[in-house]
Amino acid sequence: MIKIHHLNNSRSQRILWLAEELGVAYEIIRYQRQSPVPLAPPELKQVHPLGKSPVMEDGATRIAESGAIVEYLIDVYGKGRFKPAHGTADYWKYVEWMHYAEGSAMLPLMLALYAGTLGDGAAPLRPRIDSEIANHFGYMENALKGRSYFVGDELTGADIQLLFVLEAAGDVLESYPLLRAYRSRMQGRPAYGRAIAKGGPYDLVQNRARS
Ligand SMILES: N[C@@H](CCC(=O)N[C@@H](CS)C(=O)NCC(=O)O)C(=O)O
Repeated sequence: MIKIHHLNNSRSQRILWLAEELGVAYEIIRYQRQSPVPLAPPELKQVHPLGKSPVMEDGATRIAESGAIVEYLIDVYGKGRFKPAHGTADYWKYVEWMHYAEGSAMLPLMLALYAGTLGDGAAPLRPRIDSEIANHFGYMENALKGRSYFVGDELTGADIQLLFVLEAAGDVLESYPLLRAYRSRMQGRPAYGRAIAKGGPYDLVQNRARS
């Protein structure tokens, strides 16, 4: 059975969601964020040198980095689902969105998070951070015009990767109605609900109420 090293309120929630969509059996190994600074506990360093979540184990295979875990689970357990066929135009769109989520979209959100701890000292950074948030969220909003999913007509790994970005964005979505509706639709999927029930409290799901 695969093992998912799951930190509360973290990106590992997306891996639980994917496992539920795939219908694959999994064991959750739980970790609690520390207090008052909500970093991962030191035990996660014994699982992977970076000490971050998610990490997935399947037999002798151990993978960190959620995009890589999503790729692995879809390749090994997807039976052709959740990913466009290789070589199609949608396949390359899929690859682009898969990398975009963590490679580009999360960066301005993380900068905003860190800048938020600096108070007035962060003022010189704010215009650039805000304009990059508008740049990226405007881009994602446009991409959803006339579509139910980021790629093709069915859920793919790209949606699994991107939903966490939209959850982490919180109130930023107030200005983006298509992204808000999409976030609600994804959070309304039965598999998503099962993953929340098994994963334990997930504060980012509160954004569902704001759709
Ligand atoms: N790009 C990585 C990011 C991993 C990451 O930063 N995970 C966060 C949780 S959302 C974490 O473990 N943070 C705790 C810490 O840094 O101490 C991925 O997608 O897996």
